[in-house]
Amino acid sequence: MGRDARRHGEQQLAFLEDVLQGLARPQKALPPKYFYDAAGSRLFERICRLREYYPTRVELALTKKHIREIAGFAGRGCVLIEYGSGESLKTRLLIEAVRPAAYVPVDISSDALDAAVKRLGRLYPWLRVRPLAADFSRPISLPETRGRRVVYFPGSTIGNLAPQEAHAFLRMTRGQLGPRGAMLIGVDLKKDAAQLHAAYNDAKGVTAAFNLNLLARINRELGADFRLRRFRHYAFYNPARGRIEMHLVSLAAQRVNVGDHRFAFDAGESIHSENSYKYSIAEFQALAAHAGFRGAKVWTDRRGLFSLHGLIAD
Ligand code: AVJ
Repeated sequence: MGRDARRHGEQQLAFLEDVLQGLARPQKALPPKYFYDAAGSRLFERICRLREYYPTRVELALTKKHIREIAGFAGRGCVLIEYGSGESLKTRLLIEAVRPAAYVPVDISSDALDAAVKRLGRLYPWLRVRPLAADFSRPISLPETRGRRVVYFPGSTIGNLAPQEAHAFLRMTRGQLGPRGAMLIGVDLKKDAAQLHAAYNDAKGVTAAFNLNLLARINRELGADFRLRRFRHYAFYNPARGRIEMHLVSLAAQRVNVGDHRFAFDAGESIHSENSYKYSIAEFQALAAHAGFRGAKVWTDRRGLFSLHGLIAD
């Protein structure tokens, strides 16, 4: 068996284990990292273009507006490490402005990495690209490159982590940065609940399709028999915890088979599929400080919808 086939087998086994474990809990839950198969990634790109989904648009606009300062913070000739495949417009802006000595996209999906590397190679023949197929939620071994390391982590992906996990993640990242290391991290901000609600309950139902695709993926890849019409997308802002919660609600009492395991659902029972934490600027700065970073700079839009933090490892 080849290396890729073995890797794929291991990943499918981990997926199955996560699903079985998640569905066995009193509050059924699934990890949001499994949203992003090919179909899910396409749906997420559609979400990013929705009128109601402000984060992508606002982060791009503020990055454009402050690109000179942001590039100055990163520093010319740094080693730019992106958590995520680096397919975005923001990444290209940053690469053009920073002219990094090397660019290291880190992603679990080697398909996404291959596509990004090809495209960046065409766009920037001068750029040294060192892709790394790895799960950045665990310690990774970065390639040996000279220069100050700057981790770019846009999109408020950190919002998927509970504050304690976010703290642990920041600490771990700081440990990998080395002397004078820095981080540029996009963080979605607390705001009017109605605006948050709309962003996760779009009129076209793209977010609903994105959420339900998780069950479709489990059917496809793990041979489960979820009946998608018997589940409904449900998302709301939980102000006490400062997060959007996404759930898949069972519309009837039913049983679902995953491999040779069987799970019972009551009518109205939910699978908790995602948290998306929102911070105030002060809350996020405190979290970063706790993890050993100095908040050197914050960029935000005029309406205070989204923030980009420049953190320095202390
Ligand atoms: C990619 C995790 C930042 O939380 O807003 C979008 C994912 N989920 N719509 C977010 C998502 C539903 C997104 N993150």
